[in-house]
Amino acid sequence: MKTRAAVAFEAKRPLEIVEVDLEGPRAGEVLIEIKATGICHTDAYTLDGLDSEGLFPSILGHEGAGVVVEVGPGVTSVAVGDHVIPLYTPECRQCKSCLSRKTNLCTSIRATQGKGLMPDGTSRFSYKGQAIAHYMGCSTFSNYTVLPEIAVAKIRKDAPFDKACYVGCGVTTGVGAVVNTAKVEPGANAVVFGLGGIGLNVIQGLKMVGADMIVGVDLNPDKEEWGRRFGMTHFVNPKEVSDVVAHLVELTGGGADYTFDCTGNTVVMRQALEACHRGWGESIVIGVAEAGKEIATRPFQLVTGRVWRGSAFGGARGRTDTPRIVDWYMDGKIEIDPMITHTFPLEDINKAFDLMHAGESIRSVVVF
Ligand code: NAD
Ligand code: AHE
Ligand code: ZN
Repeated sequence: MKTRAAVAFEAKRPLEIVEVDLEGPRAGEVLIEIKATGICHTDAYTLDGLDSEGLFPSILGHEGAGVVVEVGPGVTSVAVGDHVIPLYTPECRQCKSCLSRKTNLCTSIRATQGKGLMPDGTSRFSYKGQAIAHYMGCSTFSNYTVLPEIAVAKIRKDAPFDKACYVGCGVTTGVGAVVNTAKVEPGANAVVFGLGGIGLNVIQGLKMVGADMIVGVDLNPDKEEWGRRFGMTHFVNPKEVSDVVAHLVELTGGGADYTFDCTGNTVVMRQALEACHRGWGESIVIGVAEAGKEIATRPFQLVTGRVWRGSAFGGARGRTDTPRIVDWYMDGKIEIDPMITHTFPLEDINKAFDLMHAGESIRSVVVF
């Protein structure tokens, strides 16, 4: 079939909206009509050529919601008409990682996914006869896309697509980092670095679990109002203090119980670790750093009890946890609507990247 898609033909070039060819689902795969997709900073990072796994040409996008329109042979867990969220972190429930119960990072199809291919080693997308790479196993910047059934979460039908799509990455990543990765307890104090589409979800997760002090840190002063809107109690602009770590340690009475990096900046990651309380503070790295960047700190920071941890997709087990997060939204436990600051048709998708780089959006969503 033909489908409209925004194609990343080259790094650092705007996406081009073209009609691409899409092969139907093979065994164990499903064809999904994408109804809406968010634009996450990770899409921008890949388009900017900063991802060591970045491939071109490719169809980016990994924060979508849609409807199953066809299933391949052997598919049992979803059916035509089901509303689903594509998962860049699948959940096969059979691999060593899934069975370990220690991680959400299902490894069953990660190797082919990282090469822009379906699990059988081929691409379903092509343009003028040339294969186009899938992205993060999702490619939600296409009106139709194909995924393995282990990489789709079935969600309730009354959830609006233009909000539920955000659960496909940002909401789950932020709220999940609090609930699943850090397991923040009521009364804890926390510092969140970077108040964008991820950081604000960390803040609302912290509020939901009953954190006490919730400090937000951002270079953009406009983010103070945004943070307070979701439960932030204190705001720090690093440009306005001489030593941000010392300032945060003093503000939190000796260091935070939990800190979260939602910037992807490795200097900030170090600050986040060192702003933790001696003896027990845990710093969660969520931000994705540019290819080639490394983190550093004095080992003494770890010797004296601070913990450095990472979180991918909020530690969420995709098929099990994302439908629950959609329920939390529908039940009013978490908010999504105010964070969707801009909505565009696919033709205007490049505007979403411009707004993100200018710090003028929280989340832009493309509605097909
Ligand atoms: P965003 O652009 O919406 O927000 C980033 C925020 O960080 C902005 O408010 C910006 O002003 C702020 N910032 C930038 N540099 C800063 C600095 N030096 N100090 C303080 N604040 C600073 O991006 P996003 O969509 O929220 O994504 C944030 C990061 O999380 C990205 O690196 C993204 O790739 C990553 N991410 C990771 C996962 C995961 O599973 N681990 C999932 C989604 C996104
Ligand atoms: N490909 C990059 C790393 C990118 C990365 O860390 N991605 C996160 C999700 S970001 C969503 O917005 C993730 O889940 N990683 C786990 C995984 O298996 O990719 C690189 O550095 O090579
Ligand atoms: Zn993302």
